[in-house]
Amino acid sequence: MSDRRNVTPNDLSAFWMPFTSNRQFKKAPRMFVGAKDMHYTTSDGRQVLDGTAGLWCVNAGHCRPKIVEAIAAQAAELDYAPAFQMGHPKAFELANALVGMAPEGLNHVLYTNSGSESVETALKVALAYHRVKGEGARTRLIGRERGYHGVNFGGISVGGIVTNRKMFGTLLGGVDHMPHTHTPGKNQFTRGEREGGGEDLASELERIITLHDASTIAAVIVEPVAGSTGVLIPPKGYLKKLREITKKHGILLIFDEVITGFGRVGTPFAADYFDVIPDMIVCAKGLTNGVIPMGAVLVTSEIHDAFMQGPEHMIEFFHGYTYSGNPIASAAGLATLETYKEEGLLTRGAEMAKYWEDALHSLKGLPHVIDIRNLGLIGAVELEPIAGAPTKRAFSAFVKGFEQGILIRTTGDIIAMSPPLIIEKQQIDELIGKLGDILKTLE
Ligand code: PXG
Repeated sequence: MSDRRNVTPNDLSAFWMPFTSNRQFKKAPRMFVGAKDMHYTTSDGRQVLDGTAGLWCVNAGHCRPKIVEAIAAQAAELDYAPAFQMGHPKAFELANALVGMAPEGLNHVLYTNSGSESVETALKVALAYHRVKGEGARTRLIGRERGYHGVNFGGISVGGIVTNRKMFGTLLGGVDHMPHTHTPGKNQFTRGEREGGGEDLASELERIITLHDASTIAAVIVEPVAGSTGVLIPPKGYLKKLREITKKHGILLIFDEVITGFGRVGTPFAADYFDVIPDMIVCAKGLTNGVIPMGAVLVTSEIHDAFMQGPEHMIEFFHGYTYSGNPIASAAGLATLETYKEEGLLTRGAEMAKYWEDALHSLKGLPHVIDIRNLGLIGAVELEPIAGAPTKRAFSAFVKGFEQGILIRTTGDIIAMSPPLIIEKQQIDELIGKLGDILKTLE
C-alpha cells in the first residue's frame, strides 16, 4: 500500500468532521485532492472510481466544464445580491427551468442551501399553508421510520433514525411516524419494486389519521425511495395509495427527493417514475451537481396562491436565508440543468438500469451477502453483521474499497452505491468486480 503520510500537511485536529469517526479517520486519513468525470484523485496520486456520486450529488460527474465556467463567470460578474426584497436574473431563470422539468402543477420554487434546510422550509410551508387557509389546527407532521430528512430539528423529528434523534431532547412535538417499507428476512434479492403489500402498508397512514383526526394533521413527508438508511424500495402501489389517502383527508404530501431527484431513478424526479404528484418536492444535491450548496422546495400553485393575499407591501411568508437563490449557486444550477439536458442524463439511469441491476445481482451468493436491492442507478448490498460488532464488516469493505480504487458508502452493514449518471458499462463492471473481490476477503 502506498505511503499516505504526505496527506497531513497540517494538524487535522481542528476540523471536527461531520458524520465521521474522527479518531479513526485522523489516524489513517483518506483525502481527495482532485476529481474529473467518474474519478477522484487521492493525495497519494491514485484514481478512485466514484461509485457514490460524492454523497449522492455529483450526478453529471466531476468538474464538468460548463458548470466550472458558469461559476467562474458569475463570481466575476455578480458575486452576491441581497436575497430579501431584491433579485437577480439567474435565480428567476433557474426557478423557471426547475418548474419546466418538474411534474405538472409544481409551479413555484423556494430556495435553500441544503437538503436539511429544504426539509425545514417545506414543513414550515405546510404549517403556514393550513393556517392561511383558516385550518390552523392542522399542526401535526407525519414522517416514517427509517426516514432521513437531514439533521435540523424538523428533519430529525419527522425522520426515523434513532442515532440521529436520541441525543437531542424532545424534538418537535406533534409528530408521528408510519412504518418503514422494508421487510428484512423477506423479499430478499428483489429486483426493483416488489409486488404485493404496497396498499396495506400505506393504509397504516389511515390508522394514524384515525388516531389523531385528519383535522390536526398538516403533512406527510417521505422519501420516495429511502436512501440513507440503506436503499429501501417501496412495494408497488405504496406511494399511489399514500397520495390517495392524503388527498382524501386534505393532508399535504411532501416528497423528499434530495437523493431521488435529478435522474437518480431514471426519470427527472422519482415522482415521475412512480407516477405520483405530491404537493411539494424537496430537493438539493443534484440541483447544482453538488458543486455549490443549494436546495429548493417546489410547491403547487394552490399552496403558493394561498399566501398571496393581504396588502401587497406585506411579506407573504416569513422565511428565507441570506443565501436563498445566491447568484453563484443559481449559475451553477442553470449550468447543471443544461448539462443534464444536453447529455440526456435525467433519463440515462433508465437506459443503464438493467445493466446495473444485473451487475449488482451477480454478487448474490458471495460471502456475507444477505440481500441486494436496486432501482434506477441506486443499489444496495446488505451484509450479515459480524456478531457483536455491527457496522464493522461493511465499514471495512468501504476502507478496502478506497484502498483498491472504488468509492462506496455504508450505512450500518449495508453498502449503498449511486454512481454519477455518466457511468459507462465497463465502469459498472469495474466497480462491481472490485466490490465482489473485496467481499471475498472480508472477515
Ligand atoms: N433528505 C434526504 C432524503 C437526504 O438524503 C437530506 C435530506 C439532507 O441534505 P443535506 O444537504 O442537508 O445533507 C439528505 C442527505 C448517505 C448520505 O450516504 C445521505 C445524505 C447526506 C450525506 C450522506 O446516505 N442525504
